[in-house]
Amino acid sequence: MKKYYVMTLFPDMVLNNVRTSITGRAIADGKISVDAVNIREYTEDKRHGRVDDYPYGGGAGMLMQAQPIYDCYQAISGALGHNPRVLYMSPQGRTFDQRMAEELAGEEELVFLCGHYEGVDERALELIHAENVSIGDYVLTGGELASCVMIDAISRLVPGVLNKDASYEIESFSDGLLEYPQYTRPEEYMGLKVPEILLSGDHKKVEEWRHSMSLERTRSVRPELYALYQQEHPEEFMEKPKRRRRKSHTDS
Ligand code: 6GU
Repeated sequence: MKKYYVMTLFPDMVLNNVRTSITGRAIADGKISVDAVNIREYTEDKRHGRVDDYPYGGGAGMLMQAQPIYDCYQAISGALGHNPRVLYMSPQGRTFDQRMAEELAGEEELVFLCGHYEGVDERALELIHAENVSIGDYVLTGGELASCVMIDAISRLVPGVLNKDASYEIESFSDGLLEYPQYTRPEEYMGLKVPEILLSGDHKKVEEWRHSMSLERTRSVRPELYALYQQEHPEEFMEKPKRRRRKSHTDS
């Protein structure tokens, strides 16, 4: 069982998400567990439950204080008996991708720290050895949705979370190309027909068609991924040698 701990001020935001659909089933099946730990429960300010304050040096907004975050992490690592890897959800982080998902799928436990307001006191990150991770180049109001995105992407790589058929899909994006278009019944909808080749029953032709569609989509939408793919599969892009006409004795 893979264990996730999400340190957050909004546990419901995480739990309502992960308890739905595939990750919800994975939790019910005991393949993964998600503990949303409320950072507010660890504040030493018992009177007001305060967890944030103004930034030294001035500036807009509030920061989450170091103490509740540090103590919350200590409670998690104390219960586990060791210090699990902790990821701080932040647009300042390294960008999360499929390769990182594969790497993180190998960890027994993962802790996510979700910031809110304008961020967290840097000393909290230093003390718990947090790695900064971003899910893309845009700014969210807090790290909760980002942690749900990562839990989803990582969990589908955990054995038994997807059914066998779907795990084939993992191979297909990890070859570095975008998916080919797909069709189901009916054969014609609003005058639009399913491509003939998919009805042909010729598996080799179907695979060739899908691969060429994947290549074309990747080239037009994600040129940087296409360039990488070309680098890694040079043989596929080599010019086929032209067949020379044999010199015959009738040529002069
Ligand atoms: Cl991981 N967190 C937050 N708060 N905003 C983000 C993000 C993460 N990734 C992109 N924007």
